[in-house]
Amino acid sequence: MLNIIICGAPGCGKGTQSDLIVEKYALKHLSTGDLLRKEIGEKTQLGLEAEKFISLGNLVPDQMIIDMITNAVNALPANCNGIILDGFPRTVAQAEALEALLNSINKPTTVLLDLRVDDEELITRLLKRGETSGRSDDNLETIKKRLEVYEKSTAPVSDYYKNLNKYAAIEGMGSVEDIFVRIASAIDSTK
Ligand code: B4P
Repeated sequence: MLNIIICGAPGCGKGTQSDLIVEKYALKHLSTGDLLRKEIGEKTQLGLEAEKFISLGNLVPDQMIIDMITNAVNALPANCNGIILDGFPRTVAQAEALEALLNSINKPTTVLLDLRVDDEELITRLLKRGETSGRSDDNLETIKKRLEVYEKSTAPVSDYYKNLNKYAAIEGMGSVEDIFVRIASAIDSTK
């Protein structure tokens, strides 16, 4: 069973590469960003609360996210090949909760893939996406805030997985196809 985490700064291509990973390895895709945007679109209580944080470029509180992922993991079908966790964990507290959850069901994390992209390129990609995404967080001011939050809260998650010996840095600059070749090679080397 493959349980893969894809992590990196906003706009590093987590969602883009997750789609390709799902296609090649037949994994279930769990994206906290997508789950939150679904809640926002449906104007649920969770969505309305989450939107306040997202539109300012802040992270949604840990417990909200941990509950959401716990429900999603518990709802996985028994014959699931594994999961790709996209955009989660984003804090060390989320990582600790995830490890406790996956170990308790005997489905430990395989590897965290850390997509590395220069800040200048991240801003270019997100501003381009903002032309059509309609997302409240794809504007220059919020993008800069998200990059600050990433450095402070999410970058330490990499050290957490390095300590577990479950970490692979991936060069995230270049074409989508070339980046995917690097990702597939990192996944295959865990087998
Ligand atoms: P996410 O939905 O996770 O989104 P993201 O970081 O903005 O984007 P991603 O890295 O997936 O980029 P994409 O593939 O789209 O998070 C949104 C917000 O939700 C967070 O800021 C936070 O507030 C909240 N949230 C989510 N998870 C949370 C958690 N666990 N805890 C707390 N809060 C949480 O790529 C970006 C763009 O680049 C796309 O337009 C794409 O087409 C383009 N692109 C991709 N690869 C490219 C390449 N190689 N070259 C050129 N362009 C490329």
